Amino acid sequence: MNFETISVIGLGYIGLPTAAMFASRKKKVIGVDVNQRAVDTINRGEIHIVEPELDIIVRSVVKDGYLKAVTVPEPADAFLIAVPTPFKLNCSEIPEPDLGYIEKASKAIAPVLKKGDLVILESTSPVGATEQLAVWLATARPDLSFPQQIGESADISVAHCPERVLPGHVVRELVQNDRVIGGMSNRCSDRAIELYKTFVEGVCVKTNARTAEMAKLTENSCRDVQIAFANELSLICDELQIDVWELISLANRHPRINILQPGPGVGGHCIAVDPWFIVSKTPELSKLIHTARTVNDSKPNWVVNKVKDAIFNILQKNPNKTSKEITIACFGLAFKADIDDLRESPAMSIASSIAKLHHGKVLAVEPNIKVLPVSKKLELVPIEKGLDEADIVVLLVDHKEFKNVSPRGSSIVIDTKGIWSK
Ligand code: SAJ
Repeated sequence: MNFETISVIGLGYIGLPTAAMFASRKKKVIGVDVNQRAVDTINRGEIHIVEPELDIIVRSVVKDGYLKAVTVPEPADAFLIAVPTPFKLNCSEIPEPDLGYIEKASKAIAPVLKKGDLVILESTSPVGATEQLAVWLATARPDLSFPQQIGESADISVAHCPERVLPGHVVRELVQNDRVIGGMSNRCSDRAIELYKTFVEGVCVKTNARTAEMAKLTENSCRDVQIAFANELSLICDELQIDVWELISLANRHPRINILQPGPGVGGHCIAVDPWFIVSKTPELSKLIHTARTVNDSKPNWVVNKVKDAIFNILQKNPNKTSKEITIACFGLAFKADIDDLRESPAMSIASSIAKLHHGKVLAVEPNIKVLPVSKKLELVPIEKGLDEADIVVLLVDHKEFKNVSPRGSSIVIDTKGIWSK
């Protein structure tokens, strides 16, 4: 069956580029989002997120009539759900996944589903979420049959196909990356593969829904565990007065060793979240994954304590000075290098904590933004001013702009990314 009309539910960092990709292959695409401003922006041919090259594609597909955005779902042949799956903090120390957005999306598309439609869950999800989605759809539409009821011959096909693209490289990775496609039946997988083949040049690998869910969680948990190893090394090396960056580069000369880089903590919307989806499901069996999360989550606090020690040292050496006279500059606020995204950023949380605890000036140097989003007790300044005025320089993100400058000899340097260490 041909997919003439494709609907993408959730027009964020994954949904909008995916919708634009289908539309660029001359498919009629209906994007759905609850955010009226995002819908209006897209219908003007503009974008509400930062992603290189995406603006050009969206402008062209909207102008040519292949992509439109709406707030209420309309009939289509395939529905891709790309809504957030955050976690909710409850009384236990293990955060639980929140499937509320998926449930809302399933209830929104149910009324327009028709026999022969394909529904794909793209959102990163805990194991079992695709089956749960199919249950929500079946409950809302008892007149249609679903794979969990009659398998291959169901009216509606349901599959999980997790997104795996790297922010900042989404347009290229959407086309080139391999896709893991897990249908609730063999036919569901085959139909989903047929759909993605519209624009995917990578291999579409077939599996079942649960394995596809776990594959995505495994990828991000693997990275989290590896970063935790690097972060733990950084604490050990600090205690033993060893340069962790030199140590890692030496160890990485071994042909089978590839240690990642320590930093101020792990940020973003995926790697710091997805491991919890495994831990909350199988807490007794996920001890390593749980510990890695704890190690990475505790790193920002360790950095803040380093800053407190530096303030203490300056005051001890200069008894006539007060903490009000000490200026601290935080270099980098984004959640990783060379992007402008401050959400879920350990750098931002460290800078805010310093601003809260310190009585003197706290400067922020972030070349990728023009204004600070919220009024924190932080002053956004250019690189040179940060270097010139700071008694304590805290390097939090390895932006390319910081690699060609060096801190003044008179300041104390806390370099969490190792670009100035030597
Ligand atoms: N980080 C380190 N040390 C490193 C590498 C990264 O501290 O050696 C930190 C970064 O500074 C950042 C965090 O980890 O704070 C995450 O950055 P990232 O570049 O590792 O990953 P994300 O969150 O931008 O994107 C990840 C990708 N997953 C993997 O590489 C396994 C991407 O492919 C996924 O599609 C994305 O998560 C997602 O949406 O799940």
